[in-house]
Amino acid sequence: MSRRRVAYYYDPDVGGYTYGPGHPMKPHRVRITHDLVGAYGMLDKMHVLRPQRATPNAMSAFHTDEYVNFLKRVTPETSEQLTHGGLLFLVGELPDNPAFEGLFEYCSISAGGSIAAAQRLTAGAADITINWAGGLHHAKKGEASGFCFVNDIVLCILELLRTYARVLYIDIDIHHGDGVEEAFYTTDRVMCASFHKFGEFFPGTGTQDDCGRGKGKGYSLNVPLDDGITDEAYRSVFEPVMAKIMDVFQPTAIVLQCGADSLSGDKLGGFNLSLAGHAACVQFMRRYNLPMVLLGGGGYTVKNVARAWTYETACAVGVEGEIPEDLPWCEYFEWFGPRYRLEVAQSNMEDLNLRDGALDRVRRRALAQLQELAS
Ligand code: TV1
Ligand code: CA
Ligand code: ZN
Repeated sequence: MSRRRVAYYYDPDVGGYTYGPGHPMKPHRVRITHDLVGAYGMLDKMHVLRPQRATPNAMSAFHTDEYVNFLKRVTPETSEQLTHGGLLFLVGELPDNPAFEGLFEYCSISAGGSIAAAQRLTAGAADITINWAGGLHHAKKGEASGFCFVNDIVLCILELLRTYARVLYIDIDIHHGDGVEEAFYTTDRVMCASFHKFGEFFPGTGTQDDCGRGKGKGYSLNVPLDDGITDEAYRSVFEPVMAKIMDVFQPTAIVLQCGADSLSGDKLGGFNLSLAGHAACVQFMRRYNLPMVLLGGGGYTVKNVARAWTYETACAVGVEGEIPEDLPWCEYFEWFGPRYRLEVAQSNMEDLNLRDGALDRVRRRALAQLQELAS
């Protein structure tokens, strides 16, 4: 568990934004994570930085000017007019992407952190950079989708591509990373690998037939999964697939979206990963010792999101073996009852991936797709 130079981006304002009452996405979870990271004494082991907010111009590296202007101007009061009753830009179910108070600032904090995280790596000033307020993988060039307005991940990768020849994007959020995949669907400089629940589940894309187009053919890799996947089953796909990607694609930088809705007990998810199983993905990729950005994403059982991203911060620094499982006292301590432990346990739900060899088929097909790139 060798140490790495870690830069951790956090804006103390991020926890103050709210998508509205009853909305599952709670920016406050990033503040609770930060509180716990601090209580564990980890802030002294990293460069803790407050990112500059992304400007409209920076967002335009991916998004259209008219969409960015719209995000800048929209308010809870004008959203009906500006969206023509919800038909323009904020397409899909309006409640997924409400025009909440401070929306543009929130987007500029999230995106600013991911851009800064990329720049810190390209400057050679860190080995691993972290932005738990990022990871908003559904946002499209000209529209919001699935709680995501600005695609900080695409902006991060575009920044990395100025320096690095090949970037590997990995998405362990339970939802398909459709916005990132779409942005890089036709290039061979970005390999996008998403593990997600597929079948009557948002956003409905991400089959194994979708593998890229033109020059990008073979450079999008989808791993569609079913409810109940356990640590062991997930690892049995993640590790061989990632090892093969490292071999055939040879990335020079990695972006890992650590969406925590793939954890057992998530309010919107349906997987059965423990904290250890989720973090094993971070630990596995870290061993390759390449410049790496860790981003947040989904995660709707707030106390478990904080546990996961705290533990994964420890993995980045390389101190996960040294931190006690009994939680230290912190401002949000009561959120972590009744056990007050740094733990998310698996449940006894059935793993539907093990029915009639589904998982073996998915793994075999993914490896076959990657083998194509080798020959
Ligand atoms: C307001 C209030 C909005 C309560 C949305 C769950 C709500 C959801 C809400 C919800 C909810 C979704 C769809 C249906 C598309 C719609 C950050 C056909 C209890 C990265 C985004 C999921 C996941 C969107 C984001 C999804 C991420 N699920 N209660 N909305 N229409 N939207 O299914 O990947 O984690 O659920
Ligand atoms: Ca995913
Ligand atoms: Zn998600």
